[in-house]
Amino acid sequence: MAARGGRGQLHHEPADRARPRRQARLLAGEGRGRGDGRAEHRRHPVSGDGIRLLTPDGERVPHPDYPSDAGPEELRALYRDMALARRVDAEGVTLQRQGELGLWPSLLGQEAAQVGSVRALREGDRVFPSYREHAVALGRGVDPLALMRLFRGVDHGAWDPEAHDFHLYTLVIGSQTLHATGYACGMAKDGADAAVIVYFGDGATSQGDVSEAFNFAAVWDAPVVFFCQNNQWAISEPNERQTRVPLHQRAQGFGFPGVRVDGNDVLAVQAVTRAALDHARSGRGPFLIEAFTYRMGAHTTSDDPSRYRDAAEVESWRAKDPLLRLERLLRREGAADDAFFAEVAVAGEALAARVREGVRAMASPAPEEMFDHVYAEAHTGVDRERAAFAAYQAAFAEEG
Ligand SMILES: Cc1ncc(C[n+]2csc(CCOP(=O)(O)OP(=O)(O)O)c2C)c(N)n1
Repeated sequence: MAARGGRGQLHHEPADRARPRRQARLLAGEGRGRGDGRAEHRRHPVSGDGIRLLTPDGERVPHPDYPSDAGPEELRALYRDMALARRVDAEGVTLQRQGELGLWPSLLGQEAAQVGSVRALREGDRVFPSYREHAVALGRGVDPLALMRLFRGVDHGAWDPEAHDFHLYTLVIGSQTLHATGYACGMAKDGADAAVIVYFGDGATSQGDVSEAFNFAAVWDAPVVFFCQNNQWAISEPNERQTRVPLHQRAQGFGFPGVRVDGNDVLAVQAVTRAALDHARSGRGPFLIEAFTYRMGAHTTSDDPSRYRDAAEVESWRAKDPLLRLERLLRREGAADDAFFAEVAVAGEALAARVREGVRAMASPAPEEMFDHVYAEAHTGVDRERAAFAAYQAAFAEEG
C-alpha cells in the first residue's frame, strides 16, 4: 500500500509497529504477572493433587464422600491392567521407532487415571475417547492389535464401537465432547439406565467445542461424565497458558459439579468416577472430573519434550508413579508377593510379543480401499473419487 505521508501518519506508524513486538513478548511469557494488576488471577487459587485415597508411599487414606472397598483381588486386577497397558504402550513406542507404526501417543504416567475410570463403568455405559486412551480401550476389550492397526495406518477405525461400547479415537481436539453429549441426551430419551464418559485433555478445554458441550449437557441434564486427564501439557503449552482457574472449577460456571482427583491414584479415580457415573445415571446431569496427572513421555513419537520442559519436573512426577504406588499398597497389605509381580511381568512380555509379531504380519491394504468405508451405503461423490483414483493409477501402468 502506498504511503500517504503527513504528520499524523508518521506519528501512528511506530505505535502500529510496536504492537506485534508486544504481542510476541506476551506469547513468550514476558511481562506476565508483573504489575499489570492481574497477576493474582494467573495463580490457581486451589492447588494440590485433589481427592486422594492412596499416598505415594502406598498408604490408604479414607474419604467420607468417595470410599473404596477394593480388596486384595481387585487391587491385583487393577495392578495387572495398569502393568499390561504400560507394556503395550512401551511396545507402541518401540514399534514406531523401528518404523513399523506411523505414530504413537504414549500413555506413560496416565495408567491410573485410565484404568481407575474404565473399571468404574458398568456394562452399557458408553465411552468416547480421545487418542491416548489405550488402557481404556483394553479395559473395554479392544484388542491391542486394533490400536496398532490404527497407528500403522492400515485401518481407518480398527474396532467396532458397538461391540465394545467404545467409540473410535478422535484426533480433532475436544470434538468428542459434543458427540458424547448428544449421545447421552439420546440415551436419556430412550430411558436407558446408563451413562456416557468422555475423555479429553487439559488442552482441549481451550476449544469452544468443550464449552459448548458443557453448556448443552448442563441445560439438558445429559447423563455424561466429562473426564479430563490434566497431564499438565498440551504438546508444548503448559497449564498456565491454557487456563486462569483450576479446570474442575469450570463446571461450576456451567451449573454442574466438578472435582479434582489425584490422577495417579487408581483407587481415588475409581471411587470418584463411580460416584460421578451414579450421579449422571440418576438423572442429576453431568459431572466433571479433573484427573490431575502427568504425561511422562513425549506428546507423540514426533515430539521432543526436552525442548520445552525441565528434567526436574519429570523427576518430581516419577516419584508419584501410579504403578509403584499400587505395588507398595499390595506389598504393605500382603495382597501380592514377588511371584505375583514376576507373573505379571511375564504376561506383559507375552502380550508384547503377540503385538510385535501381529504388527509385523499386518498386510498393507490396497490403496483403493480407502474409499470403502466412507459411508455405510453407496455414494455417488465417493464413487467418482474412486474412479478418478483408478484412472490416475492406471496412467502409471500405461507409462510402464
Ligand atoms: C481442533 C484441533 N486443533 C489442534 C490440533 C493439534 N493438536 C494435536 S494434540 C494437541 C494438544 C492436545 O493437548 P491436550 O488436550 O492436553 O491432550 P494431550 O495430548 O495432552 O493428551 C493439539 C493442539 C488438533 N488435533 N485438533
